[in-house]
Amino acid sequence: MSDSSQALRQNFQQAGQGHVFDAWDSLAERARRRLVRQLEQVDLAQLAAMRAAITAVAGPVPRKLSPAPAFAMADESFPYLLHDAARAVVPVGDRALRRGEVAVILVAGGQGTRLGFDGPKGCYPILPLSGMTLFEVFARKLLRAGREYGRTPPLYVMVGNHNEQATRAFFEEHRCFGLNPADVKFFAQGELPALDDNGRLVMAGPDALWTAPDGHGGVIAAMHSKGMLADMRARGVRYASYVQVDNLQIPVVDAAFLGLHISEGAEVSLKVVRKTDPAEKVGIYCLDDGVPSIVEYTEFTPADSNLRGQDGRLAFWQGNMAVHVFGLEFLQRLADTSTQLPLHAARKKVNDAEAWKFERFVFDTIPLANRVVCMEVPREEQFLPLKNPDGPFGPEGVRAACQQYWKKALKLARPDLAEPPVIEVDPALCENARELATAIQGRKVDTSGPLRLEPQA
Ligand code: UD2
Repeated sequence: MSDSSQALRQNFQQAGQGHVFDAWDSLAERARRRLVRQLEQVDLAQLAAMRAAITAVAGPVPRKLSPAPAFAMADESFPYLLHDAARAVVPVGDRALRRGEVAVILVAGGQGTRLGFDGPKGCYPILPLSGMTLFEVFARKLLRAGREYGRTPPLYVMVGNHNEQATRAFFEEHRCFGLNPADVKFFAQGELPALDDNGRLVMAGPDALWTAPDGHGGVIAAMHSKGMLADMRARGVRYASYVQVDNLQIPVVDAAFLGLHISEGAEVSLKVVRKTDPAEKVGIYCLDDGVPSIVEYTEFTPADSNLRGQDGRLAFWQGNMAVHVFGLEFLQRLADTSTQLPLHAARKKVNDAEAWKFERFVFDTIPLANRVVCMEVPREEQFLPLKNPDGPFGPEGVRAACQQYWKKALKLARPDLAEPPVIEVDPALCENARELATAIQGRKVDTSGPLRLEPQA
C-alpha cells in the first residue's frame, strides 16, 4: 500500500469507517486505484453532520413559526393578475433581460425514480401532439425569450453523474434545439455517500462506496467548482433564474419576478402557489423563529397547518414551487465562504437494504440571504410538475391540466372559435393565456381538428 493510501486508510479507521478497506487485499490494482480515488472525495468531517441529520428525522425540534410577507396576486381568478407591485416593475426585469444580465439554471440531476422513466426526465415526451420533450420545451421557452428581449439567456443545465452523458448526447443529437451550443453548459452535481443504521458508510461493492446525487442544493458548490459562476460573471450575468426540469409550465424567465427581485434588492427570490388544503404535502415559505425559510409540511403541527387568518384563509399558505431568482453575488459569496447547506436525511432503499441517504436542498439558501422576496403565481398557469407515473402529477394528469388551461386561454383569446378536441401551444409562441391573446390576434385558426399553435414564419 502506498503512503498516501495508507494515510487515507488511517483517516477512515479513525473515523470508524475502516470497513471500506475490508476487501483491499483481494482487489486488483485498478480496483484499488478506483476505490482510493472515490474515497479521496469523501469529506469525513461531514459524518457528524450526517449523523445529526439522522437524529433530526427521529425527533424534529419544535419550531416557532409565523407567516412571512409575500406579494400575493391581485386577482386570483383566470386569467389572473400578479400583485400590483410586481406588475409595476416589469420594465426593471425587462431591462435586465435586454442587457443580457440574466442566465437560466435548469436542474435536471435527479434520479427520477418516482416517475419510473428510463432516462433523464428531461427526455420525457410530454406535449400531446408533437410529443415534444421537457428539454425541448425549456429550450423553446429560451428561444422565445431571445425573440422577446433580443438576448437569449445562457442556459446552465445541472446533471448528475448517472445522466450526464445521456443528457449531453440528447442535446447534441437535437442540435441544442436551435439554441447556440456556446450558450448551453452542462455541469454535474456532486454525490454523497449513505450510512447504515450503525453509522457505517454503505458500500456498492468491494471496490466502491455507494453514492447518490447530493440534492438540488448541490447546485451552488457544483456551479462554483465546475467554473459556471465564473462563466456567468464573464458574460456579465447578474441574476440567475432557477427552474426545475419537471415543471412543464414554468416560464424560464419572468420579467415581473426579476423586476421585484432587483428593485427590492433581494439576494434570493421565490415563487409560491397558494395552498388551500391544509394537508397538501408541500414545503411552506414562512418565518422560522423570525428567519425566512422553507419548512417541510412534516414539521408543521396540525394546529399550525390549520391556522387561519382573519380573512378565514390558511395563515401558512405559501407553497414552495422550487422556482427562484438568485443574485450572482450571493451565490458567489456562499461559494467563496464554502458555506455548506444543511444535510437532510431520508430512509431509502440502498442496495436492497434500508439505509440513510442525504441531500441538500436549494431553498436552504433562503435563511442565508440578507433579503428575500416571495411572489405568488397562479398554480394552474405555472405549476405542473411531472413527478409520478400516475395521478395529478403523472403524465396524464399533467397533460389534462395543461389541456384545460390552454382551452380556457384560447376561449379568452378568441371567443369566436369552437373548442378544438386537443390543443398544443408551442412554448416558443407564448407561455400564458394573456400572451396567447396577443400572439394569435387576427390569425386564421382552424379548431375543427387537433390544434397546434406555433410562431408564424
Ligand atoms: C421539491 C420540493 C417541494 C416542492 C417541489 C416542487 C424538496 C425536498 N421539496 O419536491 O417542496 O417545491 O419540489 O416541484 O425539494 N434534482 C437534481 N438533483 C438532485 C435532486 C433533484 O437536479 O439531486 C432536481 C430534479 O431533477 C428535479 C428537481 O430537482 O428537477 C426536483 O426534485 P424532486 O423531484 O426530488 O423534488 P420533490 O418532488 O421532492
